[in-house]
Parts: sequence; structure tokens; C-alpha cells
Amino acid sequence: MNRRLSDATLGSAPGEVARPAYDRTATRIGVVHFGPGAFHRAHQAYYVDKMLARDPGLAISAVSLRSDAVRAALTPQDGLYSLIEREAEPSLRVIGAIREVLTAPTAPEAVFARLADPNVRFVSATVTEKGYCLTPAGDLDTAHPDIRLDLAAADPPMSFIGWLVRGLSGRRAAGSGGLVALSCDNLSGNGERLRRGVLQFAEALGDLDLARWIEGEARFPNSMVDSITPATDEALRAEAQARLGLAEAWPIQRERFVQWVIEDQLGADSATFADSGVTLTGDVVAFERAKLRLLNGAHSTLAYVGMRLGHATVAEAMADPRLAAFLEALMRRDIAPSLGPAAGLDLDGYITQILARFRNPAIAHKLSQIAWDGSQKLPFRLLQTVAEALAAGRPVERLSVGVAAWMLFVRDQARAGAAIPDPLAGRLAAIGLACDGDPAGDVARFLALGAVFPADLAQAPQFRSALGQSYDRLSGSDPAAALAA
Ligand code: CS2
Repeated sequence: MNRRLSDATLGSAPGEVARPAYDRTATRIGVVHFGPGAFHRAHQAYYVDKMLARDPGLAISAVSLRSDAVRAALTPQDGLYSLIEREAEPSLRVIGAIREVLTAPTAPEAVFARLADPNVRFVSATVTEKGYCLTPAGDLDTAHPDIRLDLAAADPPMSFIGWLVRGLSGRRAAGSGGLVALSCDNLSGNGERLRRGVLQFAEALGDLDLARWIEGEARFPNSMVDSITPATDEALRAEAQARLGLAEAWPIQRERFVQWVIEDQLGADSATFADSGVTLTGDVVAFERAKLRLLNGAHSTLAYVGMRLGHATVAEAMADPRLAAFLEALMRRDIAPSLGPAAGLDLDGYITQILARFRNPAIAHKLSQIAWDGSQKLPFRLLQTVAEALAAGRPVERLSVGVAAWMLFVRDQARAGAAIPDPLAGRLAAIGLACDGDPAGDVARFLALGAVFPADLAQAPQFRSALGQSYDRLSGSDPAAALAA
């Protein structure tokens, strides 16, 4: 097979392959997206692909902050790639929403030009939790190496926030008007956090006029994004190529379920988003919190505990009755009470649906993929729930099991000399190597990590003792005993 997927060859794909329902050549770039990894291509680009049939001015310029891999894979394909939706019967659609891919360090002028372009109305981002360079309290981390460089006018900028502020400054100078900055990462209050980081960056530059201009001209809606997206592997590549009858460098897969809830600050674009399946609401925080705590909190717990029990994927871990029962109890009895009633959200039904999604046998979602960046994820996914449970006098035993399993994951990676995929890897490895097996002492070493555990939570006796007990059981000869407790 040597012909490759592109505008010129797409017509030769079999009839069952869904394809863009609009004339790609008539589209214009209206969105600059930072971080075009698998999740962006499975989620926002899929929605934009639907929007383009209604508004050709919303095509995407995708910007990679570091790696050239996405540009190298997609440019020869005119930005086209296949998205396989997995349920009992997988289906394939070719997504045409990405019109160009830029690698920021090698094409900075092109990125600046896009950001300052008056036709661009949105700058969106999936740069992961760590990509915002914020402190645990949610302020801009001015000690972060990338932020320090950017505040010293690194050219081109290193960080997403550095780029966004540079772009906004360019728009102000060019009279291009404001824009909507749309964070699509799993942080609670993601839009509000981004806004604060951007304003603090402009202030730290000493450019108060710019900060005030941003306050007046840019909007930062909160959003909740959801779709389970396992990483691409060789089997997926072979499957996509066979279905297309064309070579294809980087197909994407996800479950069929997909959800995007955005705070309704989109003005004239609201109708286009709503028609393409996006939920617009006045209060996205309830959705965000429910998704982060229930789905992502359960996911991270499943990842660290599941790996300890010898499982490799989410579906495999869910097929372990001890783990499945534990997870359901965790969600219904420990996490749901922290959420309270929310308009338009049936928590019981939502939990049932999440558990069914985790069981989806058509998806092989690796636990090791979810285990990445635990120091960045646990605060939003589990630790806020623990803090609220303590304040309300509810038990924290089950909530602590996943956190203790993360500690053991870090310890064992460190002992094995294996990489810890986490921005705090160096500190985590040092803690892991210092662990001597005494549960209370080992747990205390981790709890001292202020970047992860707020001081009052780290001091809470009930949490410390629950962690110690889980740590002890999980590291024993029968780790499943931690689930029965
Ligand atoms: C997962 C998420 O990798 C992870 O940490 O928990 O990527 C999860 O699959 C998505 O948030 C689902 O929307």
C-alpha cells in the first residue's frame, strides 16, 4: 500500500468511510489549537468537523509546543486523519477540521501571525494539567523554568501561557480584537484558572495596560471535555489503513461516547456549537466537578490499584469483581456525596454509565497511560474530595486507597530505576528511594510534598491513618485485602 490519505486520494476510500460533509478548500482558519495530541483530534477536532458544515470559518490551525511529530505525520495528509469510534461495531470517519499543523519552535512567525489574525476567534488548548504552569493554589508559577524564560521575553515563547499572552498582545497592537480562550484540560475551573494565569503573566511582565485590555476583550469559559481515548498503536494503524485502503500515519481511536460542555460565553458562535452537539450552560462547574471526581477519580484509582493487582487495561481491571465492586462503592458512597444535587445531572445514572464505559470490551485503555502525571492529576481527581469528606465528617478510607496505590507505584518505579512519567519525577524518585517499608514513615514522606498535598490535608490524622493502612495492605502479599476494608 503506498498511496497515502490526502485530499487527492480520499475519494478512493470505500463508501462506508464517513468523510467531511463540506468543501475543505472553502474553509478558513478560525481556531488556533495548542496541543494537537490524540485527545484533541478525537474530541474538539471532531466537533469542529461537524461545525464546518455550518460555518466554514472555524477550521483549525494546530500548534505543537515542542515535538514535530504531529506536523510530520499530518502535513503530507493535508491535515486529514481517521478517527475510529469503538463500540460493538467500530466505525471510521475521516476528520478534515485541521487545515495546518505548526511546530512552534520552528515556525514561530506563522504561529504569531495566526494568533494575531482577526479571523481567529478561538484559541483552544489541550496541554495537560502540567501545561498551565500553575501553583497548587492556582496562581501562575513564576518559578517554573518555562515561565521564567517567557517572562524574560524568550523568543519564541516556551509555555502555552507565554504564547497566549504574546498572541493577545499582538492582537491588541494590530487592532484584531479579543478572542475566546478555551481550556479543554481536566482541571476544575479550567477557564477561570487559565484567565488568572494569563492576567498574572501580563502583570508580571509589568504590562498592566495589556492585562486590563485582556480583561475587557478576552473570554475564558470553563469547559468539561469527555471521551476515553486510548493511545494509538500499531494495531490501530493497520486497522485504519485496511479500512481506508490508503496509508495513514496517525489514526486516532476513542469510545463512541463523547461530551463537551462549555460555559455559555460564545456569543454569536453559540448556535454553531450547540447544533454540533456541544452543551452550552450557565454553570459548567457542576458538570466539570462531577466528571473529574467520578470518572477521572475512579480512573486514577483503577490505574494504580489495578496495576498492583496485575491488570493492564481498564476493561481487564473492571472484569476483576473485587475491583469493580470497590470502584462502584467508591463512586456511589464516597464521591457522589461530595457532589450534591446538580441541575440537569442524574448522578446515579451518570455513575452507571461511567461504569459501563469502563467495561467497554472494544477498548483496550492501558492503565499505565492513565498513571502518567499522578502528581498533577490527584489533586483535582481525589484530594479535593478527601478534603471535603473530612470537613463533612465522612469516611476517607476508600478514597485513600488510590492515593496509597500511587505512592507505591512511585516507590516501585523508583526502586526499579524505571522512569516516572511525571513533571515532579526527580523529587518523586528521591522520595520513592527513601521509603523503607514502614507505612507511616513512607506515607509521611509523600505527604510532605507541598506541590501535591495542601498542608492541612497532609496533617489530617484520619487521612494519614487511612493512607497508612491502605499502603500497608497494598504492599502485602494479598493487595486485594485493601479493597475489602
Ligand atoms: C484519563 C483521562 O489518562 C487519564 O488520566 O483519566 O484521559 C480520561 O480518559 C478522559 O478524561 C476521559 O474523558
